[in-house]
Amino acid sequence: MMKNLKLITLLIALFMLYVQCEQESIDSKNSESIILNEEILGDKTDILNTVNESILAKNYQNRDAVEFVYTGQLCGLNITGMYVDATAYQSLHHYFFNGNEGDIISIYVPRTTIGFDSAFTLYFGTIDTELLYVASSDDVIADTFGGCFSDPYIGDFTLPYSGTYTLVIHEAAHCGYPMGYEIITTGINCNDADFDGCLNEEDPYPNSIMTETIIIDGIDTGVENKFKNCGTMADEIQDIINQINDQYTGDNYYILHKKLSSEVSKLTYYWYKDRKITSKERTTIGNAIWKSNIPYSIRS
Ligand SMILES: [Ca+2]
Ligand SMILES: [Ca+2]
Repeated sequence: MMKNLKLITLLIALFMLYVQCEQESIDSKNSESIILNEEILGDKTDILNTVNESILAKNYQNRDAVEFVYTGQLCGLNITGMYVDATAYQSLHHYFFNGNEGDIISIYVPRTTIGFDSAFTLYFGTIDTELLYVASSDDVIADTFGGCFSDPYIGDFTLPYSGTYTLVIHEAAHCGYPMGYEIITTGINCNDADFDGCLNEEDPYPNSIMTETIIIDGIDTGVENKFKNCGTMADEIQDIINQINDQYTGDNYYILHKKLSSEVSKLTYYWYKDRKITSKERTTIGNAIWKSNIPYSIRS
């Protein structure tokens, strides 16, 4: 009995020793690979940061005033692209899409040729205005060619703002030419042009004027531009302006200007009755209409 107990104790001790050794070996393997990844990712992070700063400064490789152009729009269809020259940041490809705050999207940019270490950065804003960094990705999904590094992907990403986004496709640390890629997205479409939440086909004003206040021919009335049923008050005024402009022949300005004033007055009367605006605001809109140079100034 005593002998058996000793044997069991010995076996347990041996087993404990074995587990401990195995654990150490796993730990050392993990730490080795972590160090390796950190070395690579450390270098690539620097590259990506430089690209990011260059884009935000709109100054690639310290060359000022680089012409930014859009390569295309993302509408939910897969897009393929090819780099001509990856040695210059000028070759970065810019795409845009419209999205609403809260939209859940995914973006995957697999390489279509072995040498392209594709990466992307997502910004809110357009290349003509201001860009705000939103997200980026580089090495997430292994490529099907067994090429260098991996391909970028973000999934279940919630858009933080409503408006236009710019996706910049670039390379991180490429390993040869040619450099082809494909853009595969979910959650992005072009069915809501003014991104007011109403699909184009159901939107009586698919390109709603979404300004904070009602602006008439450059005159800011300061009156809140309220939104209802997919359209804004500015949309309704613009409808009248468009009709007036359509009737302009070049020599009926005063007749049409008066007509505009009376049509808008009818509209604002309904708004006033519906308590959308005060009588003072109604007067302000009327004054702006009278001061405007309409017909003629056509809002495209
Ligand atoms: Ca819409
Ligand atoms: Ca609309």
